[in-house]
Amino acid sequence: MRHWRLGARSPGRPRRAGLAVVAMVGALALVAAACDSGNGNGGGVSGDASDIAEARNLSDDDIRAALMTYTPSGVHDEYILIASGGHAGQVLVIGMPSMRILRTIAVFTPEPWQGWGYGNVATEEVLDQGNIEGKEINWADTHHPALSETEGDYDGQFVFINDKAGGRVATIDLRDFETKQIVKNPIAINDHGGTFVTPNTEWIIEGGQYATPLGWDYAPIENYNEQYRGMVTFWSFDRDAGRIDPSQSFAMELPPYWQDLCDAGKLVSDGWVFCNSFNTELATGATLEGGEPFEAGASARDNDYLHVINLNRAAEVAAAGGTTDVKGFPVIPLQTSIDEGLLHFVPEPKSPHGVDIAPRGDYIVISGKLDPHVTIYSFEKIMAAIEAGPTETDDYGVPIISLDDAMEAQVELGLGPLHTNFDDQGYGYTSLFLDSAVARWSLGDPYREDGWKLEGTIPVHYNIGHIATAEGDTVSPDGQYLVALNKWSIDRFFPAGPLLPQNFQLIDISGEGEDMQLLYDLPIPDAEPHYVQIIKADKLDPFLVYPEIGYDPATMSVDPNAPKQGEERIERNGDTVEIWMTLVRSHYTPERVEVNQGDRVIWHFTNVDTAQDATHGFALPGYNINLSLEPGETATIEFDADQSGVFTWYCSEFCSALHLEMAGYFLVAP
Ligand code: CUK
Ligand code: CUA
Repeated sequence: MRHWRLGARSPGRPRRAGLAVVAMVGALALVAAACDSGNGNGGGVSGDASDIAEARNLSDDDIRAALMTYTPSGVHDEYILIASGGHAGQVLVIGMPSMRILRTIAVFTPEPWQGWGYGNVATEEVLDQGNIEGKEINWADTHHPALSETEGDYDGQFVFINDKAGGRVATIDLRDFETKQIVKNPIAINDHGGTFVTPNTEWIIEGGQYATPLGWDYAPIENYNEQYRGMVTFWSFDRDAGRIDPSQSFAMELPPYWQDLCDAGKLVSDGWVFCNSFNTELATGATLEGGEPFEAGASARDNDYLHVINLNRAAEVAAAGGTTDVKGFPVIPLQTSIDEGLLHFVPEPKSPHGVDIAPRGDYIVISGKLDPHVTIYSFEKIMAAIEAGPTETDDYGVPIISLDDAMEAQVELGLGPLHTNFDDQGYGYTSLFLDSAVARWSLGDPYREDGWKLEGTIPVHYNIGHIATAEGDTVSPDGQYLVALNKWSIDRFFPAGPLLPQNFQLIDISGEGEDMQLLYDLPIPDAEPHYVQIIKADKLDPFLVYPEIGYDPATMSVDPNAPKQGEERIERNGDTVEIWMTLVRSHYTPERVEVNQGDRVIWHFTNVDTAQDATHGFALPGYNINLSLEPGETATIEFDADQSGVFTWYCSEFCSALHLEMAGYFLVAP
C-alpha cells in the first residue's frame, strides 16, 4: 500500500484527512486488488488505484472529491440542475453530483439539432410569439429559471425563464422538456427580476430593469424623471393549460429606478413580493454632456429601495379594473398603488443585487454589491411598520419604511455579496463576487440559536455570480450540495482561444461551520448562465417516448391529422402539395416526392417508432429544414418550393445499421 500525498494541492482543508482517508484508501485498495491487471504501459497512468493516485498527484481531498462525484456508468444522478443558458438563449439540464450535461433545451433561439425553428411549423410558432413588434428576435439572454411550485416546493411540472434582453418569458413543460410558449412583455423592452413564482405558481413574476417610457415609445431622455418608468409584471399561469394566460395578467407602474431581482414571499409572507432596485439616483448616462457615467451616477447614494409589494391586494385592484391600458396591457398606475397601499419602500444598502426569502418566509436577505454585509429584513417588522403608517415618502410619493424599523440583522461577509441560497441546517450561503468566494453564515432565531454570524468562506474560481443549493430557494431546502456559477475560469481549463468557458463549481456543504469542500469544476462552453435551480431527480416524471403515436408536442395530445402507417400519401390540390409521411427504422414512406417549382408544400411527419431514443431526423438541404422527430412525435413543415432541382433528404440521426439508407428524393421540376 502506497501513501497518499496529503493536502499538497488543496490547502486549508486538513479535516477528514485522518480516518476518512484511511477508509477511502482501504476502499480503493479493494477496488485496486480486484482490478490490478498489471498492464503497465510505460509512463502513462496505469496500475492500481494507489498507483493512479500517485501518478496523477492526487491529494486525499482530490480522492474524496472523486468519490463524492464519480457516478458509475448507468447510475443516474440524485439531483437535476435546471440552468439558464445565458445569452445563448437556452436552458441547460445537468446531473448532480456527476455534473454531466444531459440536455440543452432550445427556448428563444433556433437550434438545428433539436429541429427548433428549422421548418417545424409548431416550433416556429413558439419562436414567433417572441417577435417584438413584428420583428424576428432570434437571440435572448436567459437569466433566471423558475421551477413550478406547489406549496412552496418544486413540483417538477414546468420551468419558466426570462429573457433579459428582450423582456420575454418562456414556459417549458417538463414532461418532454420542450418550450411551449413565449410571451413578450408589452410594456417593457427589457427585464431582469424574473422569473420567480409564487408558492403555488399562480403568478410568474417578471420585474423590469432599465427604465423606459412604458411600452418603450420615444420620449426625450431629458424627461426621464417625468416620463420614464419602472415596472413589475405578474403573469397569471393556467396550470391545466400549461400556459401563461396574458388575459389574466397585469403589471404595476413603478418609479424609474432600475428594478433588479425580485422574489416571492412564502408561508408567512405568501402574497407579497419583494424587488430590489438601484439607480434611485435617476442617472441618465450623460457622459458626453459632462455628466457622470452610470457606474458612478447610479451608485452615488448610500441607499436604494427595496420594493415591498402586496401582490394579493394588487391582483384584487387589477381585477376590479384599477388599471390603465398600456399597449393593450393592464397596468396599475403608480398613484393607484400608493393610494391602495400596494407599494412600500425600505432603504437598502448601496447598489443591492440579490433579494432572497428565507425558507420560512420570515426574513428577506438583501446583498449590496458595494456593501460588505447581507442585510436581513424581518417580514413581521415590515408589516408592523406598514401598519403604523410610514411618515416619509420618496419623490414619487411612495411611502418609505425606515431601515431601522425593518431590519433584523446585518452580517458582514466580505466584498461584493450578490446572491443567497439556504440549506437544511439554518445556514445561508452568499456569493461574494469581488472576493471570488462563497460565504456560509448562520441565520438567527428560529433557524439557529447562535445565528447572524459568518461561519466561513470557501474560494471559488472566479468571479462568482449566483449560487444554488439543492432545492435551496424552496420552503424545505435539502442542503448537501452547492453550485457556484462562476463567470471567469482563467487557469482552470485548457484555454481554447481567448474566449473562456464559464465554470460551475460543485461544493460539498454537508459539514458545519467553515467545513466546505470543492468537489468538481464543470466548464459551460455555451454562454453565461445566471441562475440554476436544483431539483431532486425523483420529482421529475418525463416521458420516455411520447405516450401515443402521432403526438403533437405543441398541444400535448394526438393530432388526428398525423400521418399513420398504411395511410401515407401525397395529394395535390391546385398549387398545393400535401404529404403524409411516416418514419420508422430505417425508411421514410414515401421515399420520393415530386412537385413543381412554385408549389406550396405542406408536409406532415410521424415517427412511428416506439422504442426509447429511436429519434429520426429529416434534413432537407437547400431549404434550411431540419427536424428532430422523437418516438411517437408528429410535426408539419410548410414552405414554397421556390428552387427547382433534385434535393436529397436524409435522416440526421444515426438510428440503425441502415441509417444511411434512410433517405429520399425531393424533385422540384422547373
Ligand atoms: S443576475 Cu447574473 S449574477 Cu441576472 Cu440574477 Cu446576479
Ligand atoms: Cu432514422 Cu437515421
